[in-house]
Amino acid sequence: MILIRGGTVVNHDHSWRADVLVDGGKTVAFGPALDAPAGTEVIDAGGCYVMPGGIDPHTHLELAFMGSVSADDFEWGTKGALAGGTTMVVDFCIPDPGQSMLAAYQDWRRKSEKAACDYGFHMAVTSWSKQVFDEMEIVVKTYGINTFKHFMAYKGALMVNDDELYNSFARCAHLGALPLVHAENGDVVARMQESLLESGMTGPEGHAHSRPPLVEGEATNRAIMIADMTGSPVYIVHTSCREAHEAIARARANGQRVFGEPLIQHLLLDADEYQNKSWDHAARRVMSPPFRDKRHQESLWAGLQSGSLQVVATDHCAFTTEQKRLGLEDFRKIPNGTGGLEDRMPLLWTAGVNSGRLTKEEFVAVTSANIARILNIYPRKGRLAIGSDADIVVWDPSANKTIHAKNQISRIDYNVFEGFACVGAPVVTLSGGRIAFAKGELRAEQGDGKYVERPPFSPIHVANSTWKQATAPKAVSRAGITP
Ligand code: DUC
Ligand code: ZN
Ligand code: ZN
Ligand code: ZN
Repeated sequence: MILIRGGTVVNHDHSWRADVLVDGGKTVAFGPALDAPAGTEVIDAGGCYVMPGGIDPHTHLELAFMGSVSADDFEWGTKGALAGGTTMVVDFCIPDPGQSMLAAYQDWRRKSEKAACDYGFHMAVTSWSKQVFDEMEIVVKTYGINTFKHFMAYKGALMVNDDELYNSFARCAHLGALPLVHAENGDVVARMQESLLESGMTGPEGHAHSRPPLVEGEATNRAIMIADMTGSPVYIVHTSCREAHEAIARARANGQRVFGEPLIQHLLLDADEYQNKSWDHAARRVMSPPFRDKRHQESLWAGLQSGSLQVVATDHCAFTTEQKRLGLEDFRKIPNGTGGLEDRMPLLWTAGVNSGRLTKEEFVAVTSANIARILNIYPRKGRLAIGSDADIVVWDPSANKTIHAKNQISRIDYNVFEGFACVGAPVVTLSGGRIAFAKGELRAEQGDGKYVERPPFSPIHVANSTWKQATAPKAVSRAGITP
């Protein structure tokens, strides 16, 4: 047993002074002054907050992508997560072209055996066929995956077209699954990339110019409206700009179930990172969507405050400088991705809570509770309650931590947040009731994490379904108002 003594328990809706007792991987008791049975390990949480461990629903660990394999695998990615107060990650299982989802799932289970914290998967739909239609049901019912990812960008590789989105969203609605969307107009991106290269712009700044906010705003609106036509909810990953945020807020005001996920990178880093910087500096920050002008950051913060955006993630997809240099001659070949898994919680606390933008309860909401609810694993995850998994972070709001690549757990040779001074950091992280990280020392080992199954939701719109036309077009739109 472990007793966390003297802290303030913080859930997304309520905080109170209580000790917390942990046994058998679960949280078993709360109280103002709990007794420690013989043999109990006591953690002093005086002056600290005791919060549900973070959940990062957007990682790409050991992903083969753009001619490279992302450098943080499930072992090092999840160890970094634990050191930063995150106790669960959800990674994207992406089948190779023509590969079945079932085979891809087995590949991901193999790669993720090394995970040090709990984990789950989203499954990517990268084409449409009877096989995909059939396998989606197995993915939901047998593998416990209730989310399907769609790329509207990466033309010629992962991108799906509007008819494929329609079919897959309708299938998701039927299965009680939630479609996720990478919303950028891939046709326009490819077109702009060609023009920029023809004009002689080959460096990383060309990456940002080829993916302006309108490319994301258009695709976000399109995904949301296609979702509305099928009756499906939809979750927009890495919402990075005002145009995309406005599309989400507008749809929610109309009664649509739409969720948005800003990344810690887009909240804190801006497009100046690509201007008048060394090639390496800019290329290390190449990700999709790219960093935006500052005005977009204010929109994202406003969304987190008002609730029109619900989740802060990282899209952790780390490449070394050497890997980035694959694109020295052509920005289209720079592997897309940045890190952040280890730093998300201290950065968000510093820039969000210490600045007065978020309350500590809102911090728990956007790092843990909201996504646990969206993924249908609440209150097992995302809440400190009797019977919940003992994934707990003891958070010292006065701890100083300056981010330096040389101290990080991530395997890459730089950190896009180098030099950021964080105030607020985990002193102890419990994962599955065990001390995974304490006072700067990592105790978790590879393989300590467990695969988390997520049950489907109640189907929203059930219609006769065949693989070619998964449902009849929706007769009811906008929250049940019949036209
Ligand atoms: N964006 C990235 O930057 N990396 C991985 C995939 C993605 O969509
Ligand atoms: Zn993406
Ligand atoms: Zn991603
Ligand atoms: Zn440094």
